[in-house]
Amino acid sequence: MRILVLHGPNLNLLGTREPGTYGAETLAAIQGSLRELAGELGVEVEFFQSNSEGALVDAVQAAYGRFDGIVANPAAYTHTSIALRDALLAVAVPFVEVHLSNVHAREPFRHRSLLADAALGTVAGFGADSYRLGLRGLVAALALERG
Ligand code: CA2
Repeated sequence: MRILVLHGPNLNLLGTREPGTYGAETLAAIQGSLRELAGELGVEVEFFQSNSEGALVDAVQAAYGRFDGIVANPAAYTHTSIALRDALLAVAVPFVEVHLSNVHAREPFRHRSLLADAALGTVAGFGADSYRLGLRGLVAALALERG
């Protein structure tokens, strides 16, 4: 089973700024722990981060036929990107939406996700553990689907 982990804009700054909101772990550290967890779960993971909406859309399109599932933290594009929603619906690769922070406890504009209704599920508010919980949930759901 192959899983793509997508990170949206500014997440390359993790561990360098705003640790109170987004935690102290760097993106590289989060990815390292996801790779370890993937090994335990017996799945392969690949990572992609971009600050560009178009590059994220391209990555979702390229996932068709190559990945069985996507763990996505689309960051601010969660709240704005019809293009990313359209791409995820078009490829129909099952995905889980994850957020480091509890978006529902923050500004009202972060309460709306343009992707959540199309996701298998959402994990928010557990810092880097949101990614790890999201990967576990996705792999369990895909395994169930396969029977
Ligand atoms: O909580 C999350 O994971 C978010 O997806 C993070 C986005 C935000 O726009 C979403 O509403 C919730 C922002 C990512 C910014 O990442 C930074 C990391 C370190 C320092 C500054 C920004």
